[in-house]
Amino acid sequence: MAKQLLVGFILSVLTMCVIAQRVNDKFVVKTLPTGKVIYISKTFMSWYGGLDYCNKFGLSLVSLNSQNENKQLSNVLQKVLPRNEVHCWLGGYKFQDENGFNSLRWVNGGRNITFTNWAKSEPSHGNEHCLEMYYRQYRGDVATWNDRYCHDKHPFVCEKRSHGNAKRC
Ligand SMILES: [Ca+2]
Repeated sequence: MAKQLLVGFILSVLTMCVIAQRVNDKFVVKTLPTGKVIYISKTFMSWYGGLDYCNKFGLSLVSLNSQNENKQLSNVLQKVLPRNEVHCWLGGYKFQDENGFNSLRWVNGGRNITFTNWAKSEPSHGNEHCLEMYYRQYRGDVATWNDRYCHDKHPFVCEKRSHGNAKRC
């Protein structure tokens, strides 16, 4: 019995090591000064592709809690992502309710987005439903946001999935 437990323990440790190694192969992992751990993709994908990719590793597209965290993320992305790129997907999207009303939400946990940092003339709406950040200077500013066609391929950032408490009826 003790031997089986030991073997089970060793196998679970090895599995965790393999998953951690795979994450390190696929992402650059950094911690923001706020304490949020971020996983920066080493590949370019659509917003939906990025969400699926995050999910494969038990992650979701990144949400931000404040303007300060928004700036911290852009500072890190400038050091990690290509110099000739300015676009990076965040986990924000336009949610349309049954009355056709759009609200902006974080996909991780479904919370409404409580602050914004739109670039000049944004959001431009139309068919642009997904949120990106200009992480380098673009149109005169840095760390500003744009709503964008979700199928365009860009780098993206993941974070750990939030686990909301299930409510009982
Ligand atoms: Ca736009």
